[in-house]
Amino acid sequence: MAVGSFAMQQLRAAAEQAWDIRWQIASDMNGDGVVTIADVGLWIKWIFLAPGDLLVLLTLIYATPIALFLEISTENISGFMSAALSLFTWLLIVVVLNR
Ligand SMILES: [Ca+2]
Repeated sequence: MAVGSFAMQQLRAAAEQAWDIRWQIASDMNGDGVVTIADVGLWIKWIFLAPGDLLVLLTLIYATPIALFLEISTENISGFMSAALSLFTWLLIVVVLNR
């Protein structure tokens, strides 16, 4: 159990650090010193992946044992899992708004 507790503490600490990084937004998203069309794509990606990233991060921080069991980690932030969850969430929002 001590190993599980240590792993959970590490996972939660990494998630809390990732939380701060994830919710930063800037006009110059790629940090190259100028605002270009490439930044627009990153703004769209930032917004599109927000629901999935939120769900992943909330699971990591508040349901750490479940995240540990499902092998969810900070690597899932802005990854395939986040994209799938985001797509599902956005589709659900569209369906609900069109009712
Ligand atoms: Ca830029």
